[in-house]
This record gives sequence, structure tokens and C-alpha cells, in this order.
Amino acid sequence: MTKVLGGIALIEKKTEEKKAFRIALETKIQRMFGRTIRGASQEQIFQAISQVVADLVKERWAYSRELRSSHSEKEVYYLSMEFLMGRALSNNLINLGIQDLVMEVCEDLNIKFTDVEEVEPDPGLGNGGLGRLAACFMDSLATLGFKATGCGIRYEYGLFKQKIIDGFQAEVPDPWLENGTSWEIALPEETEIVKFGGFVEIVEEEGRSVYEHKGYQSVRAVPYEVPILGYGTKNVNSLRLWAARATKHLDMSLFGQGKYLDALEEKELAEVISKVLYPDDNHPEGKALRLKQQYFFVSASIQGIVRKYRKQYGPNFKDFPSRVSIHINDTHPALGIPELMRILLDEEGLNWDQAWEITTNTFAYTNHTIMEEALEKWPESLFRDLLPRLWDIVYEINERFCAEIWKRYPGDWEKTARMSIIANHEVKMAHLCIVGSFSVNGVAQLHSNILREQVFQEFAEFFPNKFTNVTNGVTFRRFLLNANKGLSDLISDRIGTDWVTDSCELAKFLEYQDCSTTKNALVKIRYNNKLKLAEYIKEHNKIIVDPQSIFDVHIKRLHEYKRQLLNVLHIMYLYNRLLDDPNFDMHPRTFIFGAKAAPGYSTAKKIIKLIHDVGERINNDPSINDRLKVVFLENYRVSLAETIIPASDVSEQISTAGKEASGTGNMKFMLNGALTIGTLDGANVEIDEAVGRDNIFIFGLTAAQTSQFYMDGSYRPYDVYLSDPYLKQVLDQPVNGFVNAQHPELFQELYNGLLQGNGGMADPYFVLKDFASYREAHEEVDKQYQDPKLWWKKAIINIGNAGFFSSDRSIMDYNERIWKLR
Ligand code: 26W
Repeated sequence: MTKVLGGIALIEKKTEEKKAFRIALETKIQRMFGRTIRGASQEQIFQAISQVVADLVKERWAYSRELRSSHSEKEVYYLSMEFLMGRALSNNLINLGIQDLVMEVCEDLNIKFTDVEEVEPDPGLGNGGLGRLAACFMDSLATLGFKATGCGIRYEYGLFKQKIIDGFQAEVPDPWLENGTSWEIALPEETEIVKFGGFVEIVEEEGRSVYEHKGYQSVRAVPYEVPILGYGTKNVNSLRLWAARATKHLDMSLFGQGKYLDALEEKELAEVISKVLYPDDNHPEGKALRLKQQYFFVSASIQGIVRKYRKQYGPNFKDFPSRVSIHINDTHPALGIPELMRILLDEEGLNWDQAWEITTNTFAYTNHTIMEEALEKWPESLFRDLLPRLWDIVYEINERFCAEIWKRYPGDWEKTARMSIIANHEVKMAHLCIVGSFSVNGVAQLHSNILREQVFQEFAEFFPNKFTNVTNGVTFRRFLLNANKGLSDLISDRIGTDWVTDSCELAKFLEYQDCSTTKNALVKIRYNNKLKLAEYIKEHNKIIVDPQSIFDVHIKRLHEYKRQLLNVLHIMYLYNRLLDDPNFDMHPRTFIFGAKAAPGYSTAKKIIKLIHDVGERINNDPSINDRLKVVFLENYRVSLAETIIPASDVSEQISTAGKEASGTGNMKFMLNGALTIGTLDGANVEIDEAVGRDNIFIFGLTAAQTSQFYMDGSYRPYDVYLSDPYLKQVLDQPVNGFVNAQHPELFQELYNGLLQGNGGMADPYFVLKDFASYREAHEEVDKQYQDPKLWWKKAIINIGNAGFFSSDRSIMDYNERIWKLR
């Protein structure tokens, strides 16, 4: 009886809540736009729903802040140049637990919620893996109830939008803030001043040297806070993004002299700092503006952190490291180390040893890449001119560090030179990070081993307890619960809903690996997701793809080491086989790509063109009976990933072994039940261990083997080319006019790079060497797909073993090994 009453009470409560939401929405639209819902545009409805939801979020935020201010728990600040957050609306609805309710209200009002969602621009404040990881971590930190603040830049323009014109990538600006956003609050009263240029004067005061920074230019840093809701908790954290503003308003004296443009220029010069995200992934541009961006957000963040600490705990900085950890996401925020030193020395009056002790117990550094060209180095002259006081400090840090090396290894000049922070008139940011942090970690086991044993081997020997590993993870809320409602409902139906916040629970799903009803349900869910993606492809690419075909997906930044080229060469191989032999046995396959190339990365852009031209030829060849399709999805981004991944059968994770630090896309696919074809690289190694070799398609050289080849120089791609006729054929086709009869010269550089090397080593990513084993792995994929019972068992084994790859687990590891919050 009470149970029934309870049920009725629930229904009544829900009806009440729906009514309340509906009224709130109707009122909001009237007040914002002077229209009723019937007269409102899609855009206006989106704005109004966002506002209503944002109001709810902000209420929680207020309570959370108040609760927080009465506690003195340790806090972590996550400093990152990039936060690739993705859309906020549905994520916040899920975290508030009102998604169904809002969808029902929309339905009652004849509003198609999925269309409304599409109005939201995807805030692309990041390039790829590093930025998306930061976003997953923010979600997990909030969900696990940790006190954490993300600090970054409020770029006015996010990552460029990619347009494909005639198979070529073109870049279009992304003014994501153009129509405003409901998800931020400006805090001008918490503005910080950041100083650039000028010079340092040393004055003696009461027997000690005081450093005075003079003649500088200052820029205002205005913070904007974005609420980060946890799933199912009352905890709300913040993402603080700094916007650059001129210190003066238009200089009226210039204005009065008729120098209108000069006055504007001064303002522009300051504000350009937060104008645009650098679109380079893994390749730093040694530009002054980038260094300005780095110092700008780091200085503002650290000043704010110190200010808040002082307010809460007073001027005793000895306890600083036990109250605050500052995490630096790759080397981009490395200037935080000398900046904290500067504040402690110059503003708080500590001596060097005190300041150094505090600083080195506060910072922790994560490395995200071993690509040589990605390791940031700043020219001494640029550094010194732009940041004269920080230069002095870094110089001193280096002097003391080199003295220590010298003490430990007397006479070893070469070692000192190799490990030095400043060398050849450059500042090596990774060295600064290692020396100035108490913890250094890689992002997957293999990657951390490579850091310890190769890239930073001498540092690991010098600081044996500093190095650790934290394998990456992804948030299951966004990438399963929200992105794949069908699958998440099925899982919850079988094992309950605890998996959403306790990822280990997913292991219970393994019990269903031989259950045919579960497998049938999976087939249907996947099919529906594929239908949806096929619709999208039809609309955007004008290509009809068959949802019965295998959807084989390669989505990530375009980079030679990620080997989209290997994939497309293999597609050409399949095509050749089909042309040669109409009875060639193969299940129909749809190859799907999504990738942005850095605008200045011409080889990557050529690969995009090649994919298009190969697609053009194959998709329009009636002789192969639609058994092969190639689709390149324009403008790959987080929201698109959320549509693609749940519709994928095969996940391409085929980087050259030793090059991909971790990869996180690999985890998202696995979680959604796609099977991986991959190399033993990054976190693939751990995925392989988790699922077992029978449930993944592993091929290619190992990291030890590639490393051996790099060392002994014995790799001869030309010999491989000559010895494999299939390979020879596909390599020749781009340059002999088979792929693009009008412009075969377009691909000459790719061809030369593989066979002779364009100046450097030939085929440095072992595309040719791995071709045969990649082909065999694909044959295995094809064979196994034709055995559905087996295939779906493997899918279940992948899902059931994905628990480890939750960002919740990563964050728990960070906390246990590094931050030690609570
Ligand atoms: C501008 C220079 C620049 C920009 C970005 C240098 C380096 C980067 C990043 C470190 C590149 C990056 O995103 N790395 C990726 O980080 C992911 C999260 O840890 C890993 O999963 C990927 O393997 C790694 O490539």
C-alpha cells in the first residue's frame, strides 16, 4: 500500500516538476525575446532552455560555494591551455538528472529537442586529445566530489572549422561566442594584471636585494567562470577562463589628436592575446603571441590562487603545498613555476630556499607526447624581452640545478649540458617542469616507461621518486550515458545503473557474453545508431552508405604518426582486389574518417586530399557493387564524435608503436562495443591486456622494434616496396594517375617521403613495414564479423572490461599518487 502511494507521490512530483519547467521556459522566452514559444525561432528556444537550465545550475553552484568556503580541504588547480568541453546543454541536463523531464516538456510543446540541441555551438577550445582529456577530468573531479578548478584561456575563436573544398581542407574561423553563451559568469572584480616587457631594477633595501619591474606593459586578465556539475552530486566546481582586456580604455589623448586608429590599435594589441587558439597539435610555433598567451593565463591564475590562499589562510606560505596542488597539463603552463617563485620572492618576501621548497612541492607535471618536435623550447631572446623577471628566475633555477648535477657527476660537462634547462640559447620547458615539480607522469604505462627509460632517462635517474604513470581515462557520462542511450539503457537493464559512477560495475556485463537476447539487443542498438549516422552522411556528404556494412572508423587529428595514410593505402588494396576478382570474398565495408590537419602541415593536408580522391574513385565505381565506401566527415569535433562512436563496428588505432602517448578515442570506442584494430601503442597495450588478445586485432611492429630501427638505421622501405606487389601497386597509383588523373603530381611528395624521405629518414612511421600485417589483421576482422555470435561476444567483452578506462579511475589515481586531496 505504501509502495503504491509512494509511486503516486512520485508521479505527482514529476508532474509538478514538469509544470514548473514548462512555466519557467515559457516565461523565459517571453522575457528574453518578447515572443511566445509558438513565435520563437529554434535559436531562441535553445537560448531560453539553456538559460532556464543555467539558472538551475547556478543555484547549485551558489550552495556548493557556500559549503566549500566553510571547509578548508585541499584544492587542485588544473592549468591547461586547452579545454575541449563539447556541448554543455545535454551534459548538464544529465548531471542535473532532468533530461527525460525536459525532453517530455519539449514534446508536449511540440519542440524537437534533438534539433534544439544542434543549435548549440561546440566550444572548441582545444585541438585534440590533450584538451579533451582536460574536459573529461573536470567532469570526473566534480563527480567524485573533489575541490578542483580548471584554469585556461577564454579564446574568442576556438579551433577553426574545417571546410572541404574539392577534397582540400580549408579553414574557417569559429566565433563560438558570437551569439553569447549561458554557461559563463564574468567576474570583472576578480581581474588580475599581467605585465609584459620592460626591465628589472635591483635596489638594496635593508641589506637585501629588491627586484623592481619597470617600464612594462600591462594587460588586464578578466576571469569568466563556467560551472562544472558533477553527476549525481551537489558538488559544482568551476572552470576559470581568462579573457585579455586593455588596461586603459581607448587612449583619449591619442583620440583627441586625431589618432583614432592608433588608439584602437593599442586596445587590439592587448586583446589579441585571448583572441584565438593556436591550431597546432604536437607542433609548437615559436611565436611571441603564444608565449604571451601562456604567461597571460598562468600569471593570472597563480596570482588568483595566491590571493585566495592569503585570504583564507593568511600570509603563512609554509602550508601552501598541503592546501594547494597546481597541475600543469603538458609544458604549456610551465611558466607557473617561475611565476609562483616570483610572487613568493618579490611580493611575499620569502628567501630563495623557502620559495623553492614551496614551489617544488606544489607543482605536478603531466607529459602528453614524446614527439621530438612537440617539446617546447623558447628562444632566450624572446623569453628575456617578454618576461625579464621570469628570465632571471629561470636562469637562477638553472644555475642551481646545474650545480647539483655537477656535484653528483663531477666533471661530466656533457651530462650537465644535456640536462640543463637553458642550452643553446633556448629554454627547454620540459626540463623546467621536471626540475620544478614534485611529480612527473606519462599518460599510459608504455608512455611512462618510454619517458623513464628513454626520453627523460637521465632525469629519472637524478630524481628517482618523481616519475610515475597515470593511464588516461574518459568520462562514461558523456561518451556512453549521453552519447549512446540505447546501449546505456541496455546495460542498466542488465546490471543496474551503478556503472555510471562506479565504472568497475561494468564487469558485471561480462556475464552476458553468451546471452543471445543481449546480443540481439546490441545488434539492434548498433543498427539504429548506424542508421542515424548514415542519415548524417547522406545529408552532409551526399553518399549513401549501407548500415549493414561494417563501419570502420578512423577519427582523430591528422598526423603522419597516426597513419591515416596506412588506412587509405589498405582501402586501395581492397579496391584493387575487388577490381581484379569480382568474387573476392569480403563483407561490405564503409570506411569513415574525420580529421583536422594543422593549417600549416602540408603533408597532413595532402593525406586528406588523397582520402578524398580515393573515395571519389571508389564511391563512383559501379563495378564493385557498393561493397566499399569511403566517407570523410567534415569538421570533426566532440559533438560529431558523440554521433560517430556509437555507430562504429571497428575502431582504427594504428599509430606507429611508441608514438601515441595514450590515445583516448580508443577507450571511447571500446566502451561503446566497437572492436579495435591497433598497434601495441599507448593505451592500446592496456586495452589488449584488459580484453585479451582474442578480443582485439593487434598488428605491426612493437615499440621496441621501431625504436631499434630508429637506432640502427637498418630500415629499407624501398626493399619492402619491391618485395610486395600489392603494396607496390597501391603506392604507385596516387602518382601514376590512377587515383587522380588530372593531378597525379599532388601526391608525389607523399610517395617520395615513403620511399626516399624528403630530406630525412624514408617512411619514418613504418607505413610500408606494417602494411602486410595490417592487411592480415583486416582479413581477420572481415572473417570474424561474418560470425555474429562471436563478434558480439567480443563486443560485450570489450564493454565489460572498459571500467578501467574511466576518467574517474584516472582521477582517483592522480589523487592517490599525486595530489592527495582529502
Ligand atoms: C602547440 C604545441 C603542442 C600542442 C599540443 C604540443 C603538444 C600538444 C599535445 C601534448 C598533443 C596532444 O594532444 N597529445 C595527446 O594527449 C592525449 C591525452 O593525454 C593522448 O591521449 C594522446 O596520445 C596525445 O597525442
